[in-house]
Amino acid sequence: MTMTTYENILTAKEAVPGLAGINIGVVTLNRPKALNALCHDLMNELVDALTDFDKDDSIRVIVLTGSERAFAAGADIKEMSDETTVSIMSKDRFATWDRIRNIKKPIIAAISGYALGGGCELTMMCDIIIASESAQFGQPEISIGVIPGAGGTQRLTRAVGKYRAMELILTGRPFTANEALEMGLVNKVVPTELFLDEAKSMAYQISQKSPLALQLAKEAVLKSYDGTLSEGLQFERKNFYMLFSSEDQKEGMKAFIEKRKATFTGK
Ligand code: DAK
Repeated sequence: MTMTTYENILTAKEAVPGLAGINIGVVTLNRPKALNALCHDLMNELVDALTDFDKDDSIRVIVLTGSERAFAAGADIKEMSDETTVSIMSKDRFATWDRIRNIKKPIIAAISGYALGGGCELTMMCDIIIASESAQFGQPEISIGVIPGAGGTQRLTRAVGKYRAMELILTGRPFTANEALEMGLVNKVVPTELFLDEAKSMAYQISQKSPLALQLAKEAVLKSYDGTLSEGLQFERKNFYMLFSSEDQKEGMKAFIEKRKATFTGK
């Protein structure tokens, strides 16, 4: 696949050590002058890059990151300030966000610095969150007269519970990586110089697994967000059954019995 050149992001395919022909896809938000504020062009590029990686059979896991100073300081306030209800609705800017929601491969967020507003919401659309100890999260929209619009009221509440989410969204106060860890919003906090390496190392670990099983597991976990427990259990069961017609299931179980490492092909 030829790599597209983007203006607001960087993309890279990096080989998974010890797994011939398998890569991770790394997307780096790269609009440093605006602390990676999520302008429309950046969002369009991000979605295109994620979609390309999602389609690339050599990639099993995607890592999404920013700089040490900022993952993203929010949606671009300068682009948004003159919008009206009618203008913002007619542009349907959420279409790009919906496409991120439909990415099938696991996305690991490697977060350092500011992850505010839309930056925090984008983080929460990822599947695993590794934070540097200098990461700063927050939903400060209330301070500029609006509310989180890209899923913050829903995903933050599911991650940390009603009372904490309510406080964070109503005060808009930033919170540290360690507070996020304690509330269950991030998986791991590591020294700043290690946040990206840690995320990649987890991506390598997950890349060892069957891509089919990864996709169906992600889909089933996300389903638990949506409906009732019964619907979620049924959905999980259907995906579980489906995996028994894959070669990866046969290979994975056979390899265990034969005490060797499985080789997964995604078939
Ligand atoms: N938008 C645009 N520019 C931003 C920005 C932002 N969110 N955040 C920072 N910048 C720009 C600053 O304007 C400044 O640009 P220049 O003045 O140099 O041209 C540059 O980045 C450096 O920022 P500061 O000079 O402010 O740097 P400091 O270190 O002093 O402060 C800060 C860093 C992160 C504390 C501060 O920049 C800040 O408070 N930024 C705003 C944080 C914020 O309120 N974020 C939430 C925005 S609302 C939607 C989807 C999502 C959303 C809405 C709609 N649809 C699909 C429709 C989400 C909404 C939001 O995220």
